[in-house]
Amino acid sequence: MIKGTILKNISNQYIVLFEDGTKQLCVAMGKLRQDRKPLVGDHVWVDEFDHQFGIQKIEERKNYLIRPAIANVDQAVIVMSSKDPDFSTVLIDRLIFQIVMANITPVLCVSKMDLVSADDPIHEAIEDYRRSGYEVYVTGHDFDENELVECFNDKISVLTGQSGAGKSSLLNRINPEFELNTQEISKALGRGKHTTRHCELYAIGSGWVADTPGFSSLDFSKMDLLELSHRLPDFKDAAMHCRYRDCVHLNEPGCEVKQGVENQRISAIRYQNYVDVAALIKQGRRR
Ligand SMILES: Nc1nc2c(ncn2[C@@H]2O[C@H](COP(=O)(O)OP(=O)(O)OP(=O)(O)O)[C@@H](O)[C@H]2O)c(=O)[nH]1
Ligand SMILES: [Mg+2]
Ligand SMILES: [Zn+2]
Repeated sequence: MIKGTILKNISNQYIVLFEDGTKQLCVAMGKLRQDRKPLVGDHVWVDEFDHQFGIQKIEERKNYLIRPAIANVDQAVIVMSSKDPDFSTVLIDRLIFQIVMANITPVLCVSKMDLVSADDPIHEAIEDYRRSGYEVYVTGHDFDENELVECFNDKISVLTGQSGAGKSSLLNRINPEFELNTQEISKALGRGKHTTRHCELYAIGSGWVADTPGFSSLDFSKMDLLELSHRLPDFKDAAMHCRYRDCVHLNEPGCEVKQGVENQRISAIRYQNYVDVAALIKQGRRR
């Protein structure tokens, strides 16, 4: 059997990249057709027979996402435009919460920075993410993408973010040969749908990047609040010193996270967005 990685899925067929650099169209065999369908990003074992290539086995996944359907993701790059559509820390933070709960590292990329002036409040918002320990990249027309390109090396990354944020445009700027479809935001939003429909991995440097339609829904009703409260990178250090081990940093006495917000060691923006999502989680549980 030959070992490879799935780059693209078109209905029941998969493009697999083998370790020798060749690509082959493969089909899923037997049980893999129903119970455990292969995903883009899966490391698989393939057999050749009758001039056909069949995926026999899927290696254990490090993690996976359902929408977009992709496995073994190392990092998710949240692409958020500075304008058109509007910059939103609420949306960024909700994406961060979903991403850390999927066991994936969030990275922020603020796009369309050519549209904002030097004194725009967005610069302070960006600093707030950097101070909180997040990796932040800024891009725009005529911006140098070298740093961003380096962050893709040796990893599988997904781009996520709202329709029109410029995810496909960004990949086209990095490599014009990708020729990904892009669309003016008014048209994209008018249809209420993403221009990018499927999920495919593209080679950038020594890494792989998926252009995806982004997370299709941000459902918090099934999220575990205690787990979120302990996984958020912003809270991690402080949370270890809260009086109660199951502190979710809302109204508990002796909460070091709340103390951190008061002392401005923890972002007040992220904390407020966390409190709002905590309310959504509780509502979902009551239903
Ligand atoms: N000013 C400016 N406009 C940009 C930039 N990047 C993209 N755009 C515009 O933003 C619009 C949407 O870009 P897309 O790349 O299609 O957005 P997307 O995130 O892939 O959208 P979906 O596939 O629908 O999720 C297009 O009209 C682009 O021309 C940029 O850096 N600066
Ligand atoms: Mg797109
Ligand atoms: Zn606490």
